[in-house]
Formats: sequence, structure tokens, C-alpha cells
Amino acid sequence: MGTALIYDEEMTKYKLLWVDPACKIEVPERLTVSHEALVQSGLADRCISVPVRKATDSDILRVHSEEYLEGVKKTPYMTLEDLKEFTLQYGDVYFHQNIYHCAELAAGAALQLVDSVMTGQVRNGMALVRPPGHHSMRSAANGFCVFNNVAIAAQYAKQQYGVKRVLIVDWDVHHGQGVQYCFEDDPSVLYFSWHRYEHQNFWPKLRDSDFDSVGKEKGAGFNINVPWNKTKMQNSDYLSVFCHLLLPVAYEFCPDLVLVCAGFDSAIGDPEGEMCATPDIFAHLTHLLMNLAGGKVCAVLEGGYNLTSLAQSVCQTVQTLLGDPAPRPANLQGPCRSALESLHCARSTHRQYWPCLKHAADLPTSDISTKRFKLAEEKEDSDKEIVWPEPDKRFAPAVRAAVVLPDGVACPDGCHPFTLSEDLDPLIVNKLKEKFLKGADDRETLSTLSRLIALVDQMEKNEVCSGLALVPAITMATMCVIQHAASAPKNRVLVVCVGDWNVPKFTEDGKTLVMQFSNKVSEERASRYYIPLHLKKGFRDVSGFMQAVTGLLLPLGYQYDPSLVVLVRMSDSGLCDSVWQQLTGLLQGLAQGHTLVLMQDNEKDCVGPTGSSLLGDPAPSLGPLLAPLSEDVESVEKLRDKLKAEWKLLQNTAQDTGKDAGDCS
Ligand code: Q6P
Ligand code: ZN
Repeated sequence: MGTALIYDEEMTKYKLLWVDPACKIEVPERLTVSHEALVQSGLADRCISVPVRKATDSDILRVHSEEYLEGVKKTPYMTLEDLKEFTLQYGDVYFHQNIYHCAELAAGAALQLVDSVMTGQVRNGMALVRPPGHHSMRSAANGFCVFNNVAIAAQYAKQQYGVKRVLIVDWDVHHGQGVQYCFEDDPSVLYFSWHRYEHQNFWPKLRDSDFDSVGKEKGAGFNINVPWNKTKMQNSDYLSVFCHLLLPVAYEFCPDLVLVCAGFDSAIGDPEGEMCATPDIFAHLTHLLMNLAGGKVCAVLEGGYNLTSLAQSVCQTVQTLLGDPAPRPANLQGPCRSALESLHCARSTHRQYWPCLKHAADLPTSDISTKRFKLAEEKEDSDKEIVWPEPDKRFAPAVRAAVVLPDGVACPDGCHPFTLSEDLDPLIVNKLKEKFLKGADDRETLSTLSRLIALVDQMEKNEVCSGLALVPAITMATMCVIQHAASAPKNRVLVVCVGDWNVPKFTEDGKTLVMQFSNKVSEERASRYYIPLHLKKGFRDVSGFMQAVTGLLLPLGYQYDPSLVVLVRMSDSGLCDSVWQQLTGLLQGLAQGHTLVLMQDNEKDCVGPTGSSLLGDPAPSLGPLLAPLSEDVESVEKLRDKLKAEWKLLQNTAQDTGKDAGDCS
């Protein structure tokens, strides 16, 4: 199951023919540099190249009016003067004799992508298109957009394939008002958009772009806007919104298909967005969506006007769709105050529609900057050239998932049985004997522990990506792995323990962070680096567990930025496969995918599903989630509250930060 890449040079063959400062950034090179970067990096070769097609009239009429389509159809025959005049009826857009042809191909490319994914020819994919689509409305071109490619694709998926729920994630820095208007009253399409807003002073300057536009009638709650009221938003700001708003709602919604309005003007260096998130953040945003909808993710290019930033961001997105591990996320110091205000407002506004947000704080009152007045212009050196380092080359280790299994347990397809190529250092062997075997001459255990140590070493050298071991004595194996992994100077280990185990005290030097989920743990023993979460119903409350994963574990994990994740599954954890696979899948966004899963040897049935997750297969959907148990939500919230001062990515309200904290400009 591969990744589709859809591109056709034809879509570079139109351009602005007159002087218009608003439109001069939308150039054919946007497409050529993006495609060229994919070719140069070898990514294009790894994708399945799918041809574009022309969207038919009836495809376009799924979203647009006949009058509008008829109007656009005349543009190929217009003189320059006619084109200028035709353009004048719309905002921030230009026409060209070849743009109708390109717009048919752009919409058609999105449809080809949906076809490829829905028929199972590929798992996911990206379409590089021009003109973009998300601003275009039923009867109007707008913001460089002619036909609404993604909206047409969503309607097509519903009508052609009977898809029941579509999630549209619009990470472009502009508000895709065209998509919002198209699905406003439609509860089968959940539209999420963050966008530069500046209290309605940023284009397209619509009241409808604010957080309180939630959709209409039956569609109320299915439109989620996160307006940025300041520029210079960073990786932390984007990730916070994913962890505390988009992901919980997306899991509750349970889409059958995810469409991404993949605009990259939200990345650093972009003249329109003026944001500061780095291109590698798109690896994480993409990764975090890839376990929804059984992995059916279709990204369609929208904006992106800094050619360097654009090309880098496109590569990060496609490489992640291909399944390569995401890079270690950089500079996650926590969201800025203004981002928290936006997040807070969006969460409170939506809590009446989404049980996963039931506990969100009340709308902030008075003293914060969400009030609708024009901020004093903060003049600054905006013409200073913005520079950022080129993202590191990412590569997938030759071995994706190595397994250490007892005799008689079959190695899952695609996994790699891990054997020792050479004898282990006798010094280490002696230490193992002394420390863990207490002098007993247990060859079986010694061999397992030796292999685990060697496996950790190979993961550290990036020769192996992830690992899975079924062990007789899980607590001993866990201690052994952690002590070994944390001994190297720059290593940090995130231990995620699912189930009942009296976790021994580790050092509190920050080399290990332990988060434990169980219905038995007591919070009394909590310390700075040991975080127990008591779930009343154990893991039978799937919603409560996912709440803890998205709102607590992921932000903690991202901020801690481990070099290795050790995921420990105690026996009788009671966790069902699909939830376990979601957990395993999501955690692989950390530590460059270096996840080592340890399971008690009576959990044989779980080897297959775990192996598949480690190989990058998407987790099965959980089904639409019900409201989490209030007791579990309370535990999660209590813990979040306690930890949020130290772990700033846990913050999700405007009150969570002091007056002087994290101002972004
Ligand atoms: C922005 C128009 C230009 C002002 C120039 C899918 C992509 C987009 C379009 C933005 C149009 N204002 N200083 O459309 O959202 O990036
Ligand atoms: Zn944009």
C-alpha cells in the first residue's frame, strides 16, 4: 500500500498577466520547485505516480453553480481586457486563458487522489495543484482559487463511495471560507481551519472566520475555526491545537476519510503568513492524522509562497505519508499567550457539541486580547530576511521493526527477527548476571536481556527503527532496557506503562520520564518524573483513555522529546487491539519512531497487531467515541492542572500562563 503523488506540468501553464501586488506571489514556480524538490530528494520515485484527469462539469457542479461554471468556461476565449474585467468581480484572484483548463485538472487531481485511496490502490497521497481551491465559493472565485478542489473531492467521496464522515483539516494560514460555506449545515463533513486573523484585520477579513462560527443547523459544531490573532506562531502553538482540540474531536468524530487543505504559507519564511513554525512540523501534523480513517489521508496543495519553505514543507509531508519516521521536533517550549487564548476560545465554544471537550474552561472574560479592537500596530523590521536551517535529511533505517520472540511465537510479516551478530561484551553480560539474574544461571533470560540491550544500541545508532519483545519477566526486562538506554549521556527515555506494575523509583535526573496508566496505581507516589494516571474503569473507557493520550501523553511526550520510547504492556491490561494500535501509532511520532514495545509472554495474541503498528500500518478506527466517563476526565484534568506549569504543552487556556509568559511578538 503506497503513497500516490499527483502532478502535471500543465498546471504551471498560467500566470498573472498584469500588475497586481495582491496576486504577484501566486507563481507557476510554486509547483515546479515543490515537484523538483520531491524528485531531487528521491521521494517522487518512491511514490506511485497517478495521472491527473479533468473534473467533469457534473463534478464541478457538486459544489459550484451553473452560472459560475458557465462564466469560467468563457475565459479561455477572452481577450486580455475581458480577462481583467472578468477578474474584477472577484477578490484577490486573476484569470488567464489557460486557468479554466488548469482548474479542471486541479479539481480532477483531487478526485484522482480520492479514487486511488478509496479503491485501495494506495494508502494515502498528495496532489500538487494550481490553482488552489479553499477560498472559492459556490458562485465566486477568490484568493487565487477558481474551483474548490477539496470541497469537490469531499462531495465526490460522499456521493461516489458512500463515505459517511469526512474530516477536512485546513492548515493553510488563510481561512478556507469557501470550504466553510460549502459544508456549514452538513454534519457529515467536519471542517477544521486555523488561520491568521488579527481580530478580523487580516485577509479575507471575515467575521465568519472567528472561533464562534461553528456551523449551522444540523451542522452546528462541525465547523471549527482557530483564529490566530498574532503572527509568529511556532511549532508549539500548532501542536497544542492539534493535541487539545483537533485530535480529540477527530477521534470522537471518527472520519472515514481525511482531506487536508495542505497550504504551507503557515510555515516560516512565508510572506503572507509571517508565522514561525518550521517545515518539519508538517511531518508531525501529517503523522498525527495518519491513524485516523484507517490511514486514508489525501493532501491537496493550497497556498505557500516562500519557495524554499514551501518545497521543504511539501517534502516533509510526502516523506511522512510514505511512512518514514518523523524527525525529532524542534523547540517546543510551549504555546504563546495569544495562541492559548485562541485555543481556549475555540475549546469553550465547542464544548457544547463535543463530549470530549465537555470539561473545557468557560470562555475567558474581560482582560484578554480576544476583544475585537485593532491592536496598536507593532512596527518592526518586517523586511529583515528570515532564515532557518534546512531540515535534516530523514532516512528510514534498513530494519523497520525488529522482534525478540520466544521459540514457537511466529514473527509477524514484515518484521525482522532480531539475533545477535556477535557476542555481547562480557562486561555487560557479567553486569546483567549480577544485577538482574542475581547469580542464577538462566541462559534463556540472559539471552533475551542481551538481545534487548543490543537492540537498544542498534536503535540508538539508527540501524533499527523500532522493536518488539515478548519477555518472560517483563519488569526485569523493562528495568534492564531503561537502565541501559538512559546510561548514554544524551539519551532520554520516555517510559509509557500500560497496566498494573509497582514501578520502582528511578532517578529523578530527567533521564527517564515514566507515565503509567492503570486502574490500580496510586497518585501518592507521583514525582517529577513519575506520572501515574489512575483510570477508574481501567481501559474499558476508550474515550477517557484517548483523552489521556491526546491531552496528556502526547503533549508531555513532545515536550520531553525522548531519544527512545519504551512502551510497556503488562498482562491483563484489558486494552483492546485497536486502542493499543492507536497508542503505538501515535507514539511513533516521538524519538524518530524509536519505540521499543515490551510485553509479557502471555500476550502472544498482541504480537501481530503491535508488529503491524510498528511497521507503520495505520491503526483501525475506534468507531465514533461516546462521552468519556466524568471520573476519568476528572483524573486527566487534575493531572494536567498539576503538571501544566512545568510542562507548558499541557496548557490549553488563557489563564494557564502568567502575564509575562510566552508572548509571541
Ligand atoms: C491571499 C490574498 C494577498 C495579499 C497580498 C488556496 C491559497 C491561499 C490564498 C491566499 C490569498 N491576499 N499581500 O488559496 O489561501 O494561500
Ligand atoms: Zn493561504
